[in-house]
Amino acid sequence: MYKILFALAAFSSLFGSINGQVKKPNIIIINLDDLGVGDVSAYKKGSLNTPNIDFLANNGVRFNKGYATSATCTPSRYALLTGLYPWKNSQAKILPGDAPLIIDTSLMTLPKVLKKANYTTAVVGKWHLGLGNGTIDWNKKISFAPSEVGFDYSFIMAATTDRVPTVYIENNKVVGLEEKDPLFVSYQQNFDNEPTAITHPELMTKMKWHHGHNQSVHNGIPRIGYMKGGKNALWVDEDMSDVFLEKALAFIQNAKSTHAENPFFLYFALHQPHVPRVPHPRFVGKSGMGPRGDAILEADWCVGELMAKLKEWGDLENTFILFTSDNGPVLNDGYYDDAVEKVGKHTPFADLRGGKYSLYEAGTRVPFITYWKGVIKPGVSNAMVCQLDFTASFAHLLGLPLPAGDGENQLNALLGKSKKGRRELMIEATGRLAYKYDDYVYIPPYKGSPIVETVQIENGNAPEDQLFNLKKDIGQRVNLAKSMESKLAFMKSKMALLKN
Ligand code: NG6
Ligand code: CA
Repeated sequence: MYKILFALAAFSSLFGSINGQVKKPNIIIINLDDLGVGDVSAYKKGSLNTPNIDFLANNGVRFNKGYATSATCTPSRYALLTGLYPWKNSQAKILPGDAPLIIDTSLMTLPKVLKKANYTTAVVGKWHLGLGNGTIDWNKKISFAPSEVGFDYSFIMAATTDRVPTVYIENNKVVGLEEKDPLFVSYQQNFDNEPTAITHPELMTKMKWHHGHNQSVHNGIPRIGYMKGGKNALWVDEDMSDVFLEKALAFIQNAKSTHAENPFFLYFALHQPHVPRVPHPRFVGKSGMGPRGDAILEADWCVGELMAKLKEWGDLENTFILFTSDNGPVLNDGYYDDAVEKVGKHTPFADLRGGKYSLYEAGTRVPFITYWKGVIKPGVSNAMVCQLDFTASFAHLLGLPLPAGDGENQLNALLGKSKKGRRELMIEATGRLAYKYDDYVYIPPYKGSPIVETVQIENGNAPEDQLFNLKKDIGQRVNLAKSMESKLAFMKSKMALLKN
């Protein structure tokens, strides 16, 4: 009880009060898909220009050591929304588009915590945490959806832009579906006589597959998984950014008008720059780096539009914005889209080793920015922060008891008020784990190729122990496992402790 009172007192002195009532901030988490540290120009590592994301970074806190828990989407997002380590849930692996919901509906999730403080909650964008509790009938109301996880409103894609079904789902229903043309989805087998990228390569008018992605074709782009029917419901990739932005803004307006006394929470999960990269024509050719660069410029524009509206609506001072990415970057992730050929001098990976799918830093060290006008002082932080801690940190902010789980209250670090963040963190990449403590990271030996050949990324596999000092060696070139025996033993025992 004392703790709760104390937190409330801290809270009211931090944000002031209106008519004696503590005003809770709106919260927006903007989570990109596969964006690298070097893709954000505020990090001064690459050569793309992202002025709108830079605005957040330059007027908020830019974290140099901001982490996703995982080097792929599903586990990373699972941790962000639950405050639990994803490797504790065996289902938290890259999911097909028809997988059941992997978040236990009895869990105290991030949106559920916020609902305890009367927030109106929404998710707009990429979900990829499963839907339904068995086989989904896409033509009926879908339960076991964001609504059961704590979201009052949802407008999502089920999985990824490269996975079927390529439809939007709004509040448990596929948008635009017509009764006369039901939608069917399978990841096991094709439907009779339905064309695929293999049988009908001429259908790939916009993009061709490089690896995987050779099943159903929609909008001239081959995808993962088989799909039939639902023609009127199928999305237009080029319009996706505009659609998500419109839905996000409509949610905010609606939340403000119908629940004016309550703050809102928006989990805005943008789809860029994940494959297939298909930005709206007005962004095509703008980056000179092909679709990947253009898609990032589109996402940056989207952030700018959101910020402009928050400003227009007078919400900048009372909105806590967190910007990040679900995992690190990748160039060729399965389509011929010139990402490798046109990257030029741009370095999405910054000075980090690895990339998406990797236990090396570029897998999980992601762009990480917090912004809150009038509350957060502009700066750069070297505190280790992680998306795993959002739930606990918000609970503290709102004077609620910390939910059980793996998250820590790191509110002061997130607000830039403390230089200290986490001391330890377990990271995950395609089922493998590595352990970080202060400036060190320990990667146990793993069997298998040290490189994911298809995407040309070092995954962290090595037959021997790997130990790096990230402060001195951010590129992870000098393996200290042999020269620092006692440190290695310490890291191994700490990792074992956390794991069990
Ligand atoms: C991989 C896909 C990749 C991407 C990834 C998930 C193939 C060959 N590769 O299996 O293109 O979709 O899954 O990305 O299919 S994530 O960001 O959602 O984790
Ligand atoms: Ca991703």
